[in-house]
Amino acid sequence: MTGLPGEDLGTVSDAGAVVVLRGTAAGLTGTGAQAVTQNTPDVPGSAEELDAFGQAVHLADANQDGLADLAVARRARTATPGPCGTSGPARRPS
Ligand SMILES: [Ca+2]
Ligand SMILES: [Ca+2]
Repeated sequence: MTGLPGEDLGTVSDAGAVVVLRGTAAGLTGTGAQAVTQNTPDVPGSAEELDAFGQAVHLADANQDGLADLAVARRARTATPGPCGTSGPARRPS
């Protein structure tokens, strides 16, 4: 898993993204890799210039279902804190 806060999404500069690569016994593979941005369905907010989504990323089992959950942080564009999701990507809405 890696954050790409400087990733451009089309014409939206530095919107940011997170890429999740699957691990195998032989190492990482691009097979089944997933990219998540603020334009991904069910992710609050929308990709905007300088969002830097993915500036900090963390995996933890937030809802204790035995599967890792992805938490994504970014520098604040607004001062409105929001709740983190209990599964799947969790982040602050814009
Ligand atoms: Ca945004
Ligand atoms: Ca979980």
